[in-house]
Formats: sequence, C-alpha cells, structure tokens
Amino acid sequence: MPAPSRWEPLRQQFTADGYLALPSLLSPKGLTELGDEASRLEADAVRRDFRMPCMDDSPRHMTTLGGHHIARHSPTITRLYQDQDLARLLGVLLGERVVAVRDPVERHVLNILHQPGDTHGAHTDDYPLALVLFLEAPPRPDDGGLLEFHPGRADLAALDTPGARRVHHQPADGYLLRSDLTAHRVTPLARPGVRRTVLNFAYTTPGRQEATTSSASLLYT
Ligand SMILES: O=C(O)CCC(=O)C(=O)O
Ligand SMILES: [Fe+2]
Repeated sequence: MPAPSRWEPLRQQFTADGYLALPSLLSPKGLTELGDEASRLEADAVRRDFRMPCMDDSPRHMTTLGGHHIARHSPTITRLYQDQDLARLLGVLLGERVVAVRDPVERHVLNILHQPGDTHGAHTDDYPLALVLFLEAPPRPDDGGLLEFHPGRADLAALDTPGARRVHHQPADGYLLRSDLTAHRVTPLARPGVRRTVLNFAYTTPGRQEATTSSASLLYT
C-alpha cells in the first residue's frame, strides 16, 4: 500500500469543513508584487452598490475588477492562476483533478472593500473551488471584513444559524473554500481607514465549465 500523502490530513479537513486556512501563503516578495499589481489595477476597477437578485437579494458594496480585464493588464496574475503545480496541489486537497475555469470573467477577480459598510454579501460560487489571496486586510477582527461561512450548508440562511464560522485573515494569508457548496459572505467593514483587497482564483473539475448563475456577470462586467 502506498504511504499516505503528507497532504492527507489537510484534504480530510478541507472535505469536512469546506474551508482550509492557508496562513502566510504568500511570501513577502509575492505579497509586494501582487499588492503592486492590485494597486495598479484598482484604477480600472468599478464601484458596485446593489443587491444580488439570484442570491436572496444579498448586498454588494464593493469595488471589483473582472478576470477579462485582469488578463489584459496583468500577465503576473494570469501566470500565477495558470501555474500547474498550484492546480496539482489544489487537486490533491480536493481529491479530484482540478482545472482552470474557462470563463475569462470569473476565473480570477479582484475584490476591494474600502469604505465603512462595504460588504460582499451572502452567496455560493458557480465553480467548486475558490482560492482567495489576501493583499490587504483590516488589522483586527472587530474591524469587520471577516469571512463567514457555514460548513456543509449551501443555503444562504445557514449563515445566520448556529454552526456558522467567522474567520479573520491577514495580508499574505490565503484560504481554500468549497465555494459552490458552502454558503459564504464577507462581513461589513466596521470603520473608516481600513481596506480589504483579495484576489479570488476560481477552479473547477474537468467537464464542469458552465456557470450556474448570473451573479458573476452582474458583479464583474
Ligand atoms: O473575499 C472573500 O473572502 C470571499 C470572496 C468571494 O466569496 C468571491 O469572490 O466569490
Ligand atoms: Fe464567493
């Protein structure tokens, strides 16, 4: 029998929770490079303030930039998204082969919360895996900007029931989310002067390339 992979405990944890923290995923150099890219791209990002009809009218107060724009203006981010070693590792953690999302809009996006009350309201994603990379984050948990999710529940109401979890992240952290089956949202920023900037890389499994909702086109085009 082959020795169990050293990733096996993490795979099990990810399967159980639908969430896996990846603290200090980015090196200091990686954080600086991606942070510079994000600052440059932010000039073209678009302010969004609306409720998402297909997600129980949950609020979106944030500034976003879709993957089609990122692909045109950031070879660095595109290259990182397509890194084969990264896709292989995500496949080990999911327990299935992982491939890039074909849709240029949703495959990699930039989400910026920068005003008090800014929030990315409750939803599930179209594709099974979200790898979220933190470029900026509020310093303290009571500053808001927490990821909130409910393991094993895709219904958005579950976010307000016992068992929902809230997690604070720092710049350079990442996390992996089983984002199609796990209801999630980002809590509102609680005070002026704090910012939260993430890159979200969406991945899928072979043969699953259809978006299931119109939410990405409403938020990113
Ligand atoms: O910003 C986050 O932590 C979550 C991002 C997210 O859920 C998304 O982009 O679909
Ligand atoms: Fe999401």
